[in-house]
This record gives sequence, structure tokens and C-alpha cells, in this order.
Amino acid sequence: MNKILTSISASALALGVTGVQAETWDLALAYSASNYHSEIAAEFAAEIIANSDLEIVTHPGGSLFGGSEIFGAVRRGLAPMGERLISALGNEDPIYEIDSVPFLATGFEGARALYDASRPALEETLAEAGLHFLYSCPWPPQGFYSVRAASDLDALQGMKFRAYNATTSRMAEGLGMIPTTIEAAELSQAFATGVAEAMISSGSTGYDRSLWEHVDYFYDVQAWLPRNMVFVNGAAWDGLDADTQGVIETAASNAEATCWARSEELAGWYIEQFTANGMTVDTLNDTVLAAFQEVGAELRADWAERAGDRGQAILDALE
Ligand code: PCA
Repeated sequence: MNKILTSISASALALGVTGVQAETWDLALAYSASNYHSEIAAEFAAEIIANSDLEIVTHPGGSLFGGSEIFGAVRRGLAPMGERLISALGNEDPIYEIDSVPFLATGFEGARALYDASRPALEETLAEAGLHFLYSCPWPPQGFYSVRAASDLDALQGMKFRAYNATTSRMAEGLGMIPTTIEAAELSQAFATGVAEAMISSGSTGYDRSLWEHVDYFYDVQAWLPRNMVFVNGAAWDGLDADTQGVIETAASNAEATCWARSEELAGWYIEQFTANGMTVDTLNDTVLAAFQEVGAELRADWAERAGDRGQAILDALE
């Protein structure tokens, strides 16, 4: 709460001192400042500042609100703008989980097609929650990190697994691991203290958190490409004039294009850094991969049932 008060009073002060009519908006980000999602969000903010009277202040690394708080905070208007890992919002609506349906879209091309097919439903679902969608950008394909070699299923049994959404929790359970939900900002500590011993995530997050300091194995599973989205409180959006809205939409579509390209460019590079830092990088052997796929297929069927006709329509549009 202190942080919020500080940032509001800082904005008020800026107005008082300069006498400019500019409004200052906070953009709450969950991931580290040096991650490409945050860097591009900063470029997005800079483009808006350069072309409108709106000031945007980015708060990376969960410094204003932690990842799990951002959706609720923007919805309640505590921050006008925020970024969230979409698939962590499955409790709100199964549509939010579509990018993390296991083995549905496993490369950038497939992820793009899935995004194109599901974007109208995503925008609609957000609008129903009083939020306006701005842009969405993928994480690289998801792999499996483990402190132990995943040479067979026995090796996984009872491992403490760091989850970031319901799908990763349920994958872990299906494979005999014990999930705990932990935000990326808390990851290094979780692995350093043994609270986590395995996770499914991209090379990006392992790189940001120097996971080679705690984890020896990365398996390039390419299970799905989850996305972040940037969105704005609906009332705050409606309060903007059409020119400012236009500037933000243009900045959002530029950010989205840059971000998809950056994610794809960096995907292989992150994994090279694991090898350079002494991690063993491999693919899962046939038996373990088959188990991942089997649990994935169950989760896919479960998602299709929960997502109903709206989900099915998106899957049909993909074929
Ligand atoms: N990184 C984020 C979400 C998916 C990813 O690749 C994380 O692990 O929290």
C-alpha cells in the first residue's frame, strides 16, 4: 500500500511542480526489468509518452504489484495498466488458459495461429471483466528444469515442483511431483532453498534467474508457448480522448510485433547460455516424453470440456 501511495503522490507532485496537464499512469509489470517483455513494455510506454500527453511509469519485477496481484489491481483501478501471464487467470475463465493447453501449439507459428484464432474471445472476456486488451506476447517454448536427471519416471516422483498456473500444477501432479505456485520474481530463492526442485518454463525465465546456479538439467520439451498480455482498466480507457487511444493502440501493435520477433530470436540463445553455464541440455527420452504427452492429453480433454462451445469454436478455426 505504501508503494501505491508513494507513486500516487509522486505523480501528484510532478503535476504540481510542472503545472502540465499530463496524467501519469502506472504500468505494473511482473518480470525483471532486463527481460524482453519488460524492455518492450518500456519502449511501449516511451512511444506513448512521445506522442501524447500521457505519462506512463513502468514498474518491473512486481515492484508495484506482484504478478498474482496485477489483474485484480488493474480491475479495481489501483493501477490503470498492467501485464499478466494470461494462463494464470484460469480461475476467471478457461479461455485465458488456451495458450497453455499442453502440446496444442508448440512452436512460434502454431502459437501465432492460436493467438489469431483466440484473440477476439480474449478481448471479449477481458471486456466482460471491465478491462481493455492492448497486446499480447509469447514466452519461448516451455521446457522442463530439474535438479535431477529425468532419466525415468521414478526420478520425478515426489520432486517439489514450481508451478505458475493450474496447467503446470496439474502436469506436475500427473507426473508424480508436488506443485507449489511461485511467481518468477521469487524463483531464485525457491530453488536456492530447495522449496523448488523442478519446473516447466521457458529458457527465458531460467536465464533471467541464473537457474544454472541451482539446477543441472534443462529438457527442451516445447510443450506450449504461454503469453503475457498488457491491458488497461476499462473506465480509465474510456476516459481517454480518441487521439490518445489511437496513440496507445498504435504503440500496442508495435510492441506486439517487436515482442513476438524478440521472443523467437532469443529462444535458442537462452538455451545456449545454459550449456555455456554448465547445465546439461537435452530432450526427454521416449518414456518420459510419452508420460508428459499422456498427462498433456488428459489436460487437453479437460480444458476442451471446461471451455465448451467457445473453446471448441477456436479449436475448429485452427484446423
Ligand atoms: N516464464 C514465466 C511464465 C512462462 C515462462 O516462460 C514464468 O516462468 O513465470
